[in-house]
Amino acid sequence: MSASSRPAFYITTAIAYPNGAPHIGHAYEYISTDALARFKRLDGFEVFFMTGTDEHGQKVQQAARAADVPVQEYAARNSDVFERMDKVLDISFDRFIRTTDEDHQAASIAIWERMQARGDIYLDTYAGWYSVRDEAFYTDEETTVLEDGARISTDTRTPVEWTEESNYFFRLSNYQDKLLELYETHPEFIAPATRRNEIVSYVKAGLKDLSISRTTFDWGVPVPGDPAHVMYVWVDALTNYLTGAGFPNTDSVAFQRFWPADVHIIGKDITRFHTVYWPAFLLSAGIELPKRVFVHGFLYNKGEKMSKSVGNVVDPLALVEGYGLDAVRFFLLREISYGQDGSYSHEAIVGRINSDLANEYGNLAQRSLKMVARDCNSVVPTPGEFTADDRALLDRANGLLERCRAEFDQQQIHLALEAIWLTLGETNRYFSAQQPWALAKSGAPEDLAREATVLYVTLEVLRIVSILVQPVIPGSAGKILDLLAQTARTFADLTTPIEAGLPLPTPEPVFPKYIEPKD
Ligand code: ME8
Repeated sequence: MSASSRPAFYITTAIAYPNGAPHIGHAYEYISTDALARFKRLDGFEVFFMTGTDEHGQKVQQAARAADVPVQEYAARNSDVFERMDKVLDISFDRFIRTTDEDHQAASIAIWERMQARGDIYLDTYAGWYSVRDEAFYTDEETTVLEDGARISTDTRTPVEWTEESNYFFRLSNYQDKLLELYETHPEFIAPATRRNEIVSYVKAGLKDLSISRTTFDWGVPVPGDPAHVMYVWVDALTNYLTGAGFPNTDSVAFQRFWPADVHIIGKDITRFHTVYWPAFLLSAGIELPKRVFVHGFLYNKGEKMSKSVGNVVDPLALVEGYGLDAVRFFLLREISYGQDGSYSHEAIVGRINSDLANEYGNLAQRSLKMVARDCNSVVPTPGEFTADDRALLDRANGLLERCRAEFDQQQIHLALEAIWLTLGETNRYFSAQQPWALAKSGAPEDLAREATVLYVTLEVLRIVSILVQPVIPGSAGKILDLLAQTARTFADLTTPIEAGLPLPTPEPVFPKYIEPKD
């Protein structure tokens, strides 16, 4: 199929602030978005998957100052750390955008000018609370004064400082009704539904105009026509999604093909920016809205919030080093219900490695492939007539694509994995009940024929499952497909059963059990 005859799919992650090293929450967002992107590619879509870093703003500038490094250099250096981590995590991004990229400056200026032309930008004096950590403005009512007199954002518990400056404002208040109409007519725009409900209440309570420029620092995109101001970092940050699609050239092939984005994947702390500000900016600029914003939960270390002061910030690369990449990817996507908060611990990760990967999947592959090597001359055996049990299992495996597609379309990755693992469980029960090893031992021709059928059915289920789990554990699923001598690995290939007589390589274990290191 040529690229243009395939349907397009544009998916993004949030772009991280490069004000420090990436943590496991970042890794979680990239791995989950990567699984969604890979699924669509295997399902025949032309996918454009973008991730990157959000380099501007006071937060990054302050971090650079503290490190005593020029901000540009500091942001670039940390950005590289994120990009390198993505590579280690096998994130299949098509572009790693940095908001200091030249085309991004042009896109930010263009969206600003469109909003201005619409009459939605005006100059006024801002007086209110600003949290640098959140890069967000808060009203008096949204802050709390602590016992020691310090003031914080009530919601995010970050320090706020009084800010008074001449700022450009965006007429967000003009968009209250239009946003409510959007949530009403497109309930799928915000998912999960709990997030949607929160945003609907928030917008119903009334929207104030939003300050969208700053004059007290200069690390940002200059406001067109008034370079004493830089754009509020969120105006420039959100626009990255348009830059990736070729904006402001709306006639470009990229824009025609990929805009509007199919889904923005973000964490729960930035829902408001993506589901209130972003659609309002786009409505003002006369640009089509993204189809969906999916909000994932936060990851906690044994239920505790990660923080540098508690000393429980986990380096994702250390986890990969300790457990293996696919074990970490699988754990995060299987253990945590996507869209809800989740927790990770050594015990939980080891549990998933040993029961789901080593026992249910790896062991089934290893046992059946070894029998094929020993009893069937290392070629895929020719099956006899299928029994009702064989057919039930094959039907179940053949039904998995539809089920997984439905779950992935709703970003319910964990439910797709659950369905796959239930089928693996069923296959393990089938394998034990059919006792192919006893059939081999008997040696009677009809028993050997039956053994061949049982092994054939098992290999066929393994083929289907391995094709379907590639988005989540690409490396190890690929290894099992190698052991099954399969080169046809897309979802379109699912309907072509494994070929009897196909020579197989020498089997080797793919999912070792995790054994506690001795100290
Ligand atoms: O918010 N668990 O950048 P960021 C799961 N630059 N996800 C987490 C998390 C955790 N513990 N902590 C953070 C920004 N995240 C902006 C985004 S987009 C136009 C601009 C998620 O580096 C967070 O919710 O603070 C966000 O989706 C992403 O990591 C980057 O966070």
